Amino acid sequence: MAQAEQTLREALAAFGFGKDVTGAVRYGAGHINDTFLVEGEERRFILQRVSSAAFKEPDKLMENIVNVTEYLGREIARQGGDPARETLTVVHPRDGGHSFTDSAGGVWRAFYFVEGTECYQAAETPQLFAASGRAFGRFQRLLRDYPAATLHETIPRFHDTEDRLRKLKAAIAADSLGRAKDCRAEIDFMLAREADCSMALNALREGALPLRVTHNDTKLNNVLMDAETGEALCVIDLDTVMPGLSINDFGDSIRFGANHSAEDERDLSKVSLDVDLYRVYAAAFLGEAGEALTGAEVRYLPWGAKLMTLECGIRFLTDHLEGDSYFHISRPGQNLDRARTQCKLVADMEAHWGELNAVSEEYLARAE
Ligand code: ADP
Ligand code: GN1
Ligand code: MG
Repeated sequence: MAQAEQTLREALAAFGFGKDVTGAVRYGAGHINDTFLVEGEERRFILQRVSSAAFKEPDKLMENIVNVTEYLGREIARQGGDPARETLTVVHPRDGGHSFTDSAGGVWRAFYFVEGTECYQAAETPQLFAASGRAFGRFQRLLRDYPAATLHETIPRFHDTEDRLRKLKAAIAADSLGRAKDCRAEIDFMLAREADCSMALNALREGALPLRVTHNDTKLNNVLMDAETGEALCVIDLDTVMPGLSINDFGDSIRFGANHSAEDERDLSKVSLDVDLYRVYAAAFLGEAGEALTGAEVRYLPWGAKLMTLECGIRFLTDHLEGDSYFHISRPGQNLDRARTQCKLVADMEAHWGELNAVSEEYLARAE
């Protein structure tokens, strides 16, 4: 039996899915973990092998997730919601602990499958995008009193844009696969924005922006939508919940959702920032999280959008130069294509900079 099949079997046996459960199918469109859908005897589950390329300390990661989901569950129940559908529920292995380690060292964890939901890869309607904005705004608000210092940093320097640029420079210098010559324009674009990479970090160092409990991976496909009502139900993919900047949670959503193209679209004429969608998302996010944020955070929202997009482009390009070991790819050159869409979006954000800032100013004027 191939090793991958063998370790999946071990994982299936380790959790209490039911004695006749021997199969699982690949599921979802995440770039990081290996995700499977399991038909249990009584219900369905999500089973995931945690990416060892991304996460070096899976025990700490699971401790974060268990603590955060339990906290969210209590808050949601207190506010009259249904924790079983509105946050993830960790399923523990039969022998205890939060995860199972297979014979090859792979770490597996499981959640209840949240039934009656849909997960979207693109903001098909403004209403859908607004719903995700409310979900991430609410996530921010629900966790405002969570003791941030007790969270482990699951990926050190995750949104340290300065460090991401340093790593890109190292990958360019090494150019181990000889790919740099084919991405000169993207490299130049990113290096020209070195000063930008320090904007949010400077504000944090100067005390202008506070550290908060943040999700750090706020793509539209990390929210489950209620299939019946279309409203956002459950924020998922909690691997990167850790202390961070609220503007980054806002910004990563804009990066992924405020346009009408796929992240790896090859026809760049289809890639553009939709300023209306930016407005829709900002109104929804601020409607839920606004009162928990400072004026400076609201003013820095456009920087969150631009920096998350630039940083993600830097990360895709670095991975392309280094041989695609981090982000899953399904075709050669996909990470370069992803980097190109991010450059196009950054350029568009710069072109609409005044309008993006006006959104924040108008919100602050109304809130006075
Ligand atoms: P990755 O880190 O690789 O993105 P995710 O945790 O986001 O992994 O899961 C990948 C996909 O699996 C999600 O986009 C979603 O479609 C689906 N998914 C994950 N957890 C659940 C769940 N508890 N219930 C239903 N679907 C889920
Ligand atoms: C990854 O796990 P997933 O697919 O939701 C990545 C994000 C990137 C995103 C780009 C842990 O998100 O940081 O923004 O791909 N997650 C991790 O699509 O690195
Ligand atoms: Mg995901």
